[in-house]
Amino acid sequence: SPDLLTFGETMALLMPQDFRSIEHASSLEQSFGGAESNVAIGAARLGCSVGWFGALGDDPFGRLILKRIRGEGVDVSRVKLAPDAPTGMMFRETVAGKLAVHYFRQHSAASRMSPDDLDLDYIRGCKILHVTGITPALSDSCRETVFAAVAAAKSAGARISFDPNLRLKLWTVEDARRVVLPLAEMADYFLPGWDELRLLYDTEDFELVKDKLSRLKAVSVVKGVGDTTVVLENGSAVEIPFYPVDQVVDTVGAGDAFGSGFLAGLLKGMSPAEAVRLGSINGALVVQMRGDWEALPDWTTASRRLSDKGWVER
Ligand code: KDG
Repeated sequence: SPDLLTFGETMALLMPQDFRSIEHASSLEQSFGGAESNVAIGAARLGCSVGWFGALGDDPFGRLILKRIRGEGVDVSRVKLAPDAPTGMMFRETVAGKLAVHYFRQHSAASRMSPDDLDLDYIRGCKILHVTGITPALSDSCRETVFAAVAAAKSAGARISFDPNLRLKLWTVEDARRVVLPLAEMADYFLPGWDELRLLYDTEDFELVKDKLSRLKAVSVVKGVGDTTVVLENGSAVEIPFYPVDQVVDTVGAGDAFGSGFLAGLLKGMSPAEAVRLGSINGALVVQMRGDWEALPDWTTASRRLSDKGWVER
């Protein structure tokens, strides 16, 4: 099995090429995105052994996505192309300076994933299983699939990485809490954003949240506490500044880029704090280009930036 495994829904992505709204654009650019496949692509570009799986429709979008992810060097041998359900789709546009996302993913092939689809031996063989809070929000069977995969990986001694990736278009905060908090308890690495923690714990008080996180067994990596990431490990908190960005173009995918760098760093033997630096470089590069994953760096680029430590001391 690959060292890093992840799974979830990847959707076709259509968006106007300029910053016009969909209603006024004459053509739409085609790409694809999914939180977990974004992580897989990022870690593969950094040279890690990575697998991604999920259900796609046996349609042009599903086939395109499968080929492109395979082309990134990610193992897609467990991907299923469903004959009777479509690939999910999402549209993005900027309206009045604000990003809007429209999902067409109900009854998609991925929403039908169930524990029976899992290759448990494949999952037991990985070093880190990365899951997100998007998959359990898709359907009851998807939620069961996440818990079954986590249980299999844990039973074999693999580590669990978990990004809550709250999507309030998919479920309410109350429903999310009931699933996300138990998953955080099972994780070895918990990768929330501060904006998500505020909603999950219903507070603006970071000290209070820190206290709650310190009771988890996970190393918690909280993104976006001001312009920093805070690593909470064994009762200590380390703040690491964001890698500097010249111009933010598109923030979607930043968290996934961060996660891919962080997990790749861990697999390369870095400490969590050092791995956060790699995550932060990945995040900074992705927000400066449109698309979720296109701007993810290869290892040569990322490691050059990593060894230039000037930004850490700024
Ligand atoms: O993190 C980026 C993802 O949000 C995007 O690619 C789409 O996976 C996606 C989702 O479910 O929102």
